Amino acid sequence: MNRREMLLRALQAGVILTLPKPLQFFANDKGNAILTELVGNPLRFPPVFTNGGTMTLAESNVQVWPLPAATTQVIAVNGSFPAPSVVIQKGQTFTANFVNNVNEPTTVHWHGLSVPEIMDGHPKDAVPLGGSKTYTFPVINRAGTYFYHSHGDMITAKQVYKGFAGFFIVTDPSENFNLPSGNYDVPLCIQDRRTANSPQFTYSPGTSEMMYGYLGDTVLVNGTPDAYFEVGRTLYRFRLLNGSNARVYRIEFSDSRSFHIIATDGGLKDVPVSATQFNLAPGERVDILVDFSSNTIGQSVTLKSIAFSHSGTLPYKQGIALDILRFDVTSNNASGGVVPAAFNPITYYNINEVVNTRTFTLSVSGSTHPMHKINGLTFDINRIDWEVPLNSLEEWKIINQTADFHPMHAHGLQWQVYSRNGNTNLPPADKGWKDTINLNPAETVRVLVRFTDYKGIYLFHCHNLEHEDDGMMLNFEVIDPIGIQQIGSEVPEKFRLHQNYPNPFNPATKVKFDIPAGINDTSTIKVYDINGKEVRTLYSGILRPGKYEFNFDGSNLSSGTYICRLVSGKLSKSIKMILTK
Ligand SMILES: [Cu+2]
Repeated sequence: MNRREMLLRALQAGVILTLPKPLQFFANDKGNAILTELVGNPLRFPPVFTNGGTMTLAESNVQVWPLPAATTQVIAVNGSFPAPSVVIQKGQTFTANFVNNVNEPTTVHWHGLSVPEIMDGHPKDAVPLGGSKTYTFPVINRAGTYFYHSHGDMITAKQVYKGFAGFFIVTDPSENFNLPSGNYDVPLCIQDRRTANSPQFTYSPGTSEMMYGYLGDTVLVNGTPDAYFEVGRTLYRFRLLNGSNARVYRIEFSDSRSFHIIATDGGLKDVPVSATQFNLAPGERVDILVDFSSNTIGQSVTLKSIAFSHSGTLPYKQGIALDILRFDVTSNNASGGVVPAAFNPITYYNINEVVNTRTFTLSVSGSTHPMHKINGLTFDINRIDWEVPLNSLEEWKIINQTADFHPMHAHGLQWQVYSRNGNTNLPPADKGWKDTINLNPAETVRVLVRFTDYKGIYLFHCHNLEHEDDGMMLNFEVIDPIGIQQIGSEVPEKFRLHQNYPNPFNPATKVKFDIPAGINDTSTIKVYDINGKEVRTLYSGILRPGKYEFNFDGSNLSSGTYICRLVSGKLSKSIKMILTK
């Protein structure tokens, strides 16, 4: 006896077991029409945050599962789970007055956004219980799907699991491209939770869960369990955010349909790429275009995570098959959106322009309690682990010596993935601007990084939040060693590198140079010894037309003649600088 027959008999017998669900015809995976129940819950959407308003963090009881289930105790922003969505245009100033009414110091991190150090939500800048902080910064990032979440010291995993995360969507009218918009542009925050603990989001990781991460066996989309979403026979944009603590999803549709990957963490790609599958690790975002126009009304298709092999134990194991969201095709409504042939070009970094390579080895070790480490270190909130010069192109080589995934994330920039295990032919969801890159077991990934926006202390960490709280996180400081500064607003006529002053010098000297209009190439400033051997790269990056000045410090060099060379595109100039100690 199936569920429907049972329901029918119960009704005939005059016994109401539960409210009958509406019946509807659907096509199964093979396209055959089958009679099935319209099960599940309509996809919910968090409210939109009003820029300039208040974000109050507090424990709240919300309805996650349908009535008559008990409510769920969450850590909510303004009483909402998921937290309200920020939607803001590039170039505007974002402001939120954050009030912390939960019983522990915490912060808000604006994941993927370039913001000043003090606004970044570093755990050192925690807001105490009952305290408040105004987070405000200009939105300088490209249009894209970003998010915000807890970054409290060693409580990030718990607070995110209990609900403290929300979308931060940056818009830009100049990047419209006739993409589906309005009701056809749909953010989907994907998070796994434990059925056995339902309706509560109990968070109590044991030792093995600190190893693998705190995984669930059911998926919530925008806080909706067993979610379905009614769609028209048309093109949609879905913004997928993996807001889970530790789960990696291998995204595919139940009918293995192809779709277009159009954006990565840092906004639109250069071209849409057709795909049937991609991996989405915690912290990552991928926007896709999905076309339902070849479906008939009454059909449904499910967004899934397909099974893959991985270590761990059931039921809370990485790699189990999971349904994420069912799309029910119910209308002929049309979005009017298209799959564009191309978006704006992305300038990919040139590996040959790298001025410094750093290696980060990910490992698990420890005699009493195994801990996740980067270069043998666990997080020390007061220790700065390395310095990165502003505007320098660096290669970060990340070596995963463990058998687990590690979605590595850096604050303060968008980077570019260069290779996986030496292979530069990257999957489409890797290619473009990224701030989080998932390392597969035993994999080496090389990323190209250049900090261009702010000096200050930022974080590099694993976005498996149990690993992060376990200490798989380091501090680095973006520094500006030559203090390159624009002088005034005059745009010079000629490309010039002026003689340094004073000259001879000991130990420091000032150098001025002029970048005329029309130069959009990378400028580099390097210092060579008299034999032509490079002794220092002072700068490598885009400089807008203008007059500039910087300091050169020869403290660590011996007396002698040095050549300073400025190259901008095809133009170059050199000066002789004499260090007399
Ligand atoms: Cu990790």
